[in-house]
Amino acid sequence: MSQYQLLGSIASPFVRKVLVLVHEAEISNVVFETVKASPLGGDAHLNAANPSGKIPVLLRAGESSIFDSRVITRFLDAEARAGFYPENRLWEVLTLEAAADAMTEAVVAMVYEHRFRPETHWYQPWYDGQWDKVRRALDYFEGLAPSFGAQIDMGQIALGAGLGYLDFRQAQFDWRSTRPQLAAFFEGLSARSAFQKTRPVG
Ligand SMILES: N[C@@H](CCC(=O)N[C@@H](CS)C(=O)NCC(=O)O)C(=O)O
Repeated sequence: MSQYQLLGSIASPFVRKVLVLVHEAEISNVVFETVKASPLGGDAHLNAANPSGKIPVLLRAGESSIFDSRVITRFLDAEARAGFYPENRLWEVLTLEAAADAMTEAVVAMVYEHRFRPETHWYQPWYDGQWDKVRRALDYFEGLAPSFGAQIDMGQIALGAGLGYLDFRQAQFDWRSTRPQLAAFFEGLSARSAFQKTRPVG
């Protein structure tokens, strides 16, 4: 069996998506390596493997590296025949994953605004626009939550990683009280061992 190296950081929600899949599908041929990713300059071997300098990246000996998270999860799922992208709901699952990733990107963008730009360059209307994206996404997920089946899929994993990151970086934000279905779904998902083992730190 081929061995793969996953470049990432355990604080990253996009890396977490991959790690949750690895646990859920009991994939044993992926080794994790912590790297530094930063828009101001990350690790050289990360930048060599992925021109965007973003994590996660999956290194494959003798073959091209794979990124971004959605490509890695699709690849690992296909190799393991794990079924987290069920054929009969493929477009719904991919769209949910895209929507979850987009919400996560808005949260990451807010973190980066304050981490990497001097305070004199913060632009509040842009920041507020990211919050609007997050709120709209949460309402969209609240509408979808009743249709989520017992069998989890990659869209739901991406959503769990995104909500976990929202709580991690914006702990003061109460999204649950007006979105009870989503809150109940997330509580159930968070109790799964794959989510427990991959809680963000950092
Ligand atoms: N669309 C990418 C997003 C990955 C991403 O934004 N990762 C962040 C960490 S959470 C990163 O590597 N940031 C470093 C940078 O922007 O240079 C994916 O799904 O993999």
